[in-house]
Amino acid sequence: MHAALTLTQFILREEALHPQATGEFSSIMLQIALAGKCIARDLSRSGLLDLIGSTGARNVQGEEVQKLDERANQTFIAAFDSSNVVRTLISEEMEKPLTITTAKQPGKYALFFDPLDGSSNIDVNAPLGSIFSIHRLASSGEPVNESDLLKTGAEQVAAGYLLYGPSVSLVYSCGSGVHQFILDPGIGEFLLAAQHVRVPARGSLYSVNEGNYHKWPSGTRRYLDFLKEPDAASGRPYSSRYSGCLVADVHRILLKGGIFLYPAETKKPEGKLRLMYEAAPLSFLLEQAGGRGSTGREPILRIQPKALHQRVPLIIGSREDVRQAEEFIQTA
Ligand code: AHM
Ligand code: MG
Repeated sequence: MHAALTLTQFILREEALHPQATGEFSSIMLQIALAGKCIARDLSRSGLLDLIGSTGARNVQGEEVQKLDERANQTFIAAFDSSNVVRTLISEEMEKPLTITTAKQPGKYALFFDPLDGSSNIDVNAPLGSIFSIHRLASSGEPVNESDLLKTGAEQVAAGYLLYGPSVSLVYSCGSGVHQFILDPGIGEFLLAAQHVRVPARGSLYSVNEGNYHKWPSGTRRYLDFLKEPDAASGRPYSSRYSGCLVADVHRILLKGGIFLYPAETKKPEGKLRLMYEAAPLSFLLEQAGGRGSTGREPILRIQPKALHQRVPLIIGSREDVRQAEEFIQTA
């Protein structure tokens, strides 16, 4: 066996470097890892049990709720039941924040999450993910003020994702680099796979739903045309990769470089993806890895949110690729 460091050991080791640490943050990460293991277990058997298909309900975004969306949401809620550390949970699947009222003392943190990202992949056994973002609450007591929750991405304490692919990866950052863990299902532990992951400054692939091409403003269309033009000196044409799961597409880019776009559309300038539990946490991670997250016009991490379920255009990946996309978009 190679020398293996479990997520728990790694977190405790990091905590020891900060004498003022209370262990509260570590406990949040370990509960997220637990939720991830439970979701991975459910996904691995989903085609065999009655877990495929829609619940018949629609979420706050008006999207069909799949049975596994609902189950993954409940798994996160259960992981933080009676938590003294997390006071409120904000999920893609819940219109309102869920305040934990059963704790002995109210927690200091808010946890934002997308319990199951890439829901259209559920029925076809393709990759899925979970995304999380942790903010420290300014006020104590209840109810939690909405203004306490509408914080910029730059104020995140930590963020990360779980990717349910051929293996289960947990990737997170608490502001000092990006670390990747892989679940060893034989022992039920996340083991350290890579520390201080860096995204290449430029890549050679792009990831976008190109079926939307005619809905984009001209600058975005010109950028995509540019990526497909042959030019050996600058490594074009880029290859196209799109899975329908944001986490899987961003994970590929984190490791290999390149650019992911869910851009503004002429008739939908706010784009599709959600700021607080999709764009902001992934931008925090990519920036920690040396990459960039942008709307095409401003850095995602600087946006002052106006609503918990707000949407934003997202252009994320290698620093140089995102900068170039911004130039095309801004000179449209
Ligand atoms: P979801 O959180 O409801 O699954 O929606 C987000 C997903 C992303 O994972 C993915 O990048 C995008 O929506 C795919 O959308 P489209 O099918 O429009 O390409
Ligand atoms: Mg999602």
